[in-house]
Amino acid sequence: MYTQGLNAADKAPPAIEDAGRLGAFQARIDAEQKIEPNDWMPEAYRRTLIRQIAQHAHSEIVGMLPEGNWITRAPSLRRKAALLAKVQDEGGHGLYLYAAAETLGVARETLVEQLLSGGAKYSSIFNYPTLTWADIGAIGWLVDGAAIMNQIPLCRCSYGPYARAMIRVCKEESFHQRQGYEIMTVLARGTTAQRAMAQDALDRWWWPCLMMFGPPDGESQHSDASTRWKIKRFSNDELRQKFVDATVPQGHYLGLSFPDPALRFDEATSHWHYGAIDWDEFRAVLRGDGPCNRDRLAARNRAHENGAWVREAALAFAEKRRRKAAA
Ligand code: FAQ
Repeated sequence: MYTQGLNAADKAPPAIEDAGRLGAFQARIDAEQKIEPNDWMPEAYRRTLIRQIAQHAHSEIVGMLPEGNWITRAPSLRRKAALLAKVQDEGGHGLYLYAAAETLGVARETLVEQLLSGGAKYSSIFNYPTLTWADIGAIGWLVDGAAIMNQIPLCRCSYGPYARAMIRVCKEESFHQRQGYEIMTVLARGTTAQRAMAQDALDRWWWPCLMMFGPPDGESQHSDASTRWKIKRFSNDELRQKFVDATVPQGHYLGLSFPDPALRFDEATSHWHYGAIDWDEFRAVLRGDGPCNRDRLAARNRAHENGAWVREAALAFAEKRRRKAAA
C-alpha cells in the first residue's frame, strides 16, 4: 500500500536563517509585494510553495482521468468536443503549475516521479469514480466550482509565478463550471430517469467536494504559516462555507436536494449550515484507500509509459536541432 505525501528530504527542518532577512521578507509580504523566483525567500516558504503547487499540478493531471473516462461515451458530438477541450485545459493547467514549481528550484522530473511512485498527494476528489454521464455535469458544477472558490484567492498569492498562473486557470475553470451546470440543467429538466441520474450524481459528489477544501481549521497544519505568508487568504472552513453558500441555491434552482438532513439556512448568520463531514473517509482517501486511488495511479503510470516514445522523440529532435545550429 502506498501513502500520499512528500518525501523525507522535503520534510527536513529548514536551516537556521538570519532574523533580519526573515523580518525584511515578512515586511515585503505584509506590504503586498510579489515574491519572484530570484528573490531571497525563507526555505520553509519555498518548501511550502513547492508542496502546494506540486499537489495542485498533480491534481490537474490526475483530474483528467475521471472525465477522460467519458470522452468516448459523451452523448453527442457537441458534448464530446466540450469535454475533450475541458480535459485538455486541465492538462495545460498541470503544465503551467509544474513550470511554476520549477521556478522554485525543483525539477519537473522529480515531481512527476513522486506522483508516479505514489509518494505525492493530489486532491482527494479524484479518487472517486464517474459512474454515469451526470457525473461529468456534477464534476464541472461542483468540483470546478469548489476549485474556483479555492483558486480565486490564489490569484493574489504572494508568489508571483503561482499567482499569475492562477489568473488564467481561474478563467478556464469558470467556463468549466458553467458547462457542468448546463449539463446538470439539461438533465434536471429532462426525463424522470435523467433527473434521477442528476440527483444520484449530486448525492455521491456533494460530501467529497466539501472535503476538497482540506481538514477543518483546527486540524490544518499548514494554514498558520501559509496565511502569514499570504499564500492562503482564507481558511479551509471559510472557503468551504463560501462554497456551500454559493452552491446550495444553484442546486435548489435545479429542483435537486442535497444529501444532508442537517442542511438549513441560518437567518442569524445568513449562511447555509451543513452537517458533519466524515473525516474518517477523507483520511482513508489520503492514505491511499479511497475507491479509485490504485486505479488512478495505475492509469497514470500506464499513460507515462505509453508516452515514453514521445519524450524520446522530442529529445532526439531537440538534439538534432542543437547539432544543426552548432554546425
Ligand atoms: N486532498 O494543512 P492543510 C481542481 C492535505 S484542482 C488531498 O490544510 P494546506 C481542478 C494537505 O496537502 C484541486 N490532500 O494543507 C480540476 C496536507 O498534506 P501534506 C486541487 C489534502 O496546503 C477540476 C494535509 O492534508 N486544488 O480541482 C486535501 O494548507 C475538475 C493538511 O492540510 C489545489 O491543490 C485534499 N482535498 O491546505 C481538475 C489548490 N486537503 O502536504 C480536474 C491549491 C488537504 O502536509 C477536474 N491547494 N490535504 O502532506 C490549496 O489551496 C491547499 O493546499 C489546500 C490544503 C486548501 C488543498
